[in-house]
Amino acid sequence: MSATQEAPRAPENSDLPDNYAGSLAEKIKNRTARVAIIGLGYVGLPLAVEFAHAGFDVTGIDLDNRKVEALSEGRSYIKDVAGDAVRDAVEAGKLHATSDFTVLADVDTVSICVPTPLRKTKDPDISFIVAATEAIATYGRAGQLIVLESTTYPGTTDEIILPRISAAGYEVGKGFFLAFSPERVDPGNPKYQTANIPKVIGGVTPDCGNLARALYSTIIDQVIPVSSPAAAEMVKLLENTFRAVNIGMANELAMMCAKLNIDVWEVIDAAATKPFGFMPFYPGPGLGGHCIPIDPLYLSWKLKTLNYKARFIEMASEINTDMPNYVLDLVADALNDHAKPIRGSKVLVLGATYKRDVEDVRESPAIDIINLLAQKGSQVDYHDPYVPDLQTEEGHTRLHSIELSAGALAGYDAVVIVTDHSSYDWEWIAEHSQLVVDTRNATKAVKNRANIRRL
Ligand code: SAJ
Repeated sequence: MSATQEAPRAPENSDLPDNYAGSLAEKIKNRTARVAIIGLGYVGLPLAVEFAHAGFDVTGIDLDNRKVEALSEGRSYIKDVAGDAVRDAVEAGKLHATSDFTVLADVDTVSICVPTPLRKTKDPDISFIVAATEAIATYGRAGQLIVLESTTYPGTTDEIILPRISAAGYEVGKGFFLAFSPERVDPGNPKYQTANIPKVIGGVTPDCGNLARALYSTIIDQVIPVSSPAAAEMVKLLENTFRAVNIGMANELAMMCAKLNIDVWEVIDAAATKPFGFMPFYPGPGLGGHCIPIDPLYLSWKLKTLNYKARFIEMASEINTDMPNYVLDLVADALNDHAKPIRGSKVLVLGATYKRDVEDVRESPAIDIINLLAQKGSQVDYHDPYVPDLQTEEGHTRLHSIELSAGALAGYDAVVIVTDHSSYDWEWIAEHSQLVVDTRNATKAVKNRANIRRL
């Protein structure tokens, strides 16, 4: 906003016609409500396209001009969002993209889908939520419905968004409507997309919840009301903490089985035959991705401010974070059994992404494992069909994915399977490798496993 340009005056609530919630509900029902999405990433873009296809006039706002440009040209940059779905919405005049927040003055609903990373100190970074909220408080207007979707600690909606919008002169439930609804986008999931993933919604007031549910019900089959934004924030954190803690338990189970000389993979597969009361989780090289390693720490951080130690979360995080070191020890032992020190050994890491068949390397344990091996003096290379080159440490040289061949494999003292992409031929890899350290049980079907060491 230029120095001369005054922020628009926040109209008094009295500016609103009576029962404004009803008229907004009517505009949602007849699809004349103008929808805004702040943040056009893997959560915001699918949402924007779905609302546009449902008939709304949608404005996507993102600070990344490349995204804005791509959308304005009718191109998708998210694998799960088809290019023609974007093109059709743009050509129908239903989807507009901009980096100019002043458009918030002309919309009826705003969904906030911005990142919620961790700071270097492992504390929550809600600066993107605050920036989006400030923009709404500055450029928005009375009567808008605001829905926060970004995963965050319980209390964010009530403690961070509510006071900032109220301070702009609006009364919640009358001058504006506010709810939290966790995103549940599962990138690459062929079965679950926006429409068939139930959406939990918690409003600050009943009208807030009703309006948010009315809006999302236009694009999602099942909308699940809960009593408050904090409950909805907690639902999401339970979902992902459940995974992090159970993965941590699977990782500790692997360590215990190794001590007992028991095959952990056999044990888990057999336990998974229990038709009720059990859900298998598997050990691995560590916890990657931008959700599971991070979301639980938002919860434990919040509880710390209330002088409560979230023990399961902290213990699971400790175990999961330590897995790359455990893998390093496994590699060192395996090389040692071949009378080879790590120092000077040539090691190939197979798979750099955080889980199979994705392109994402965020928080990938492969990066930790590569760094640890290099720090111990081994000559480390990697291969990943989805990752042509990899930044392993801040500002350090980039590694490049090697050409995978029988000869290349044979040239490594050890091959470490970190990400079990479906495209790998495990039989062929085991056949041409001197030694394989398998952290994913990827080689379970390989017949001759003499040269294979598993987690
Ligand atoms: N992992 C294990 N053992 C397991 C499962 C996962 O080591 O048994 C590792 C993975 O390799 C990865 C990390 O944990 O490094 C996270 O894996 P994930 O399967 O939880 O996948 P994410 O991070 O893509 O989680 C997303 C989440 N989706 C949303 O937050 C909307 C999560 O809630 C989903 O349950 C998950 O996808 C999913 O099931 O695909």
